[in-house]
Amino acid sequence: MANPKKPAEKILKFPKSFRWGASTSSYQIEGAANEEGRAPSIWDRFCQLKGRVNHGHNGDVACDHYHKYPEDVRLMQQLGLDCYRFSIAWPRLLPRGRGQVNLAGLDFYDRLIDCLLEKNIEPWPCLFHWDLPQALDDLGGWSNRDMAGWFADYTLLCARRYGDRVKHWASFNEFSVFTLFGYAWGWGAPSISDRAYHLKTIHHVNLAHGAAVDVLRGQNAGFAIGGIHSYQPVRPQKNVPEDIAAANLFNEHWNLAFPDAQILGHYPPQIAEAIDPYVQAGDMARICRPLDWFGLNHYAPMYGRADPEMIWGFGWGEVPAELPRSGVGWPMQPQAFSDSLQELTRRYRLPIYVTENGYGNEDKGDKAAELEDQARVDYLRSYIAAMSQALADGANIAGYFVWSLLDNFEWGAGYGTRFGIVYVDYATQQRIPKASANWYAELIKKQRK
Ligand code: IFM
Repeated sequence: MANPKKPAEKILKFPKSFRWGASTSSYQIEGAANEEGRAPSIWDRFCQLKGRVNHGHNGDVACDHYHKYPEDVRLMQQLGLDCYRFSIAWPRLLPRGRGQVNLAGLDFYDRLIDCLLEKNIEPWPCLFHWDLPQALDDLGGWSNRDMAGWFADYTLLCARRYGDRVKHWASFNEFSVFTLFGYAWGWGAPSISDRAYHLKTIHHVNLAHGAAVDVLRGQNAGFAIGGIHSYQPVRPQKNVPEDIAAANLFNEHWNLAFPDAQILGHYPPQIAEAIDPYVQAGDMARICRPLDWFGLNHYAPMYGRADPEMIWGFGWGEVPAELPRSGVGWPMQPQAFSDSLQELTRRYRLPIYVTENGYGNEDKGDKAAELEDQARVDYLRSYIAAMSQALADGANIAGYFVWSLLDNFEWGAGYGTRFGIVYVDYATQQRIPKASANWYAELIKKQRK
């Protein structure tokens, strides 16, 4: 490991029960896309479209985690992680999305889970991190109401197979992000831009979440179940009525459409009106099922502005020049993180696990600079300090997972953007902990004293 940088400020102290972890997702790290019975997902297909992913990258090999998971779990142990959040690849278990099961796929997650448990690391699987089986997209994907039942069947398969060793389950990762990017703006898989399609998708994903919660609960009443939401405060670019209205609608779509429906039992007002034609009697009760925790992925505040060219009339506004930016241009404001933790505690009244938070940078090809990632250390230190402040001020926060354990396939940005605390040399698949990994390991170690 590279030399740990000693944090200059006084050491933050969290309760002994606080859980420390790291997150990844299947398509972003596993690779082995064409091995042992895995069938294509919508992201395999999207990566084949010309010009959609930087440098024409794809997840065929990624971090080769499918083969290198024992080494990755050893790394997690060295870091002192309590828990590891990963996602299960639906097309690895059910190549056609339903029906015939791929035993080799099931075996892979058995091995991963066992390996984690041997090292005393809790497995936190997420059932859906965007790699929808292509075969189901061919049947209309999330615009098809039957998806809720197919997702429930897939959930049952996972719960039966892994439920003897897994306690914490997440249904979906970032509901609003994959639905907006994939079905409204068309910037991610499956590259659709259609209002009706998008609305149906929102509702059917919510139904699938509710059905999965019921399946998990039916399998074991002791499971701890949550959904994972991207929540970033949305502010108007300018203090003018058009931008204020745009930011409100942006907020409904990005931050509220899923957790309000799942936890409060209703859609936010403008979405409720638009989605009404797709809602059947009893649906809101099917969606709003009791949950044990709220998964929060937080990175940066967002700025919205009126943009008639965009499908819903809101678009991305400019970030105020005075805000510092991360290496991918996202504004950095730890206060927005602590404010969000307070707001979410008040609004949803569930224990919060921060299931993603981290710093991205463009790879400029300088490996030494990548390893001495002081900017990532500074980001993590200031955000974790903000979380500590929120906790002291009464926010209900139970754990933190850094995004990400490894550099990985960053969707449309390909491998040119790095979010890992562990460097991955894609040519050799060598893993090297960065300064941020050492800083994080030190922080965890100090919590145990
Ligand atoms: O890499 C993504 C992850 O898949 C979902 N949350 C945001 C991360 C960084 O963009």
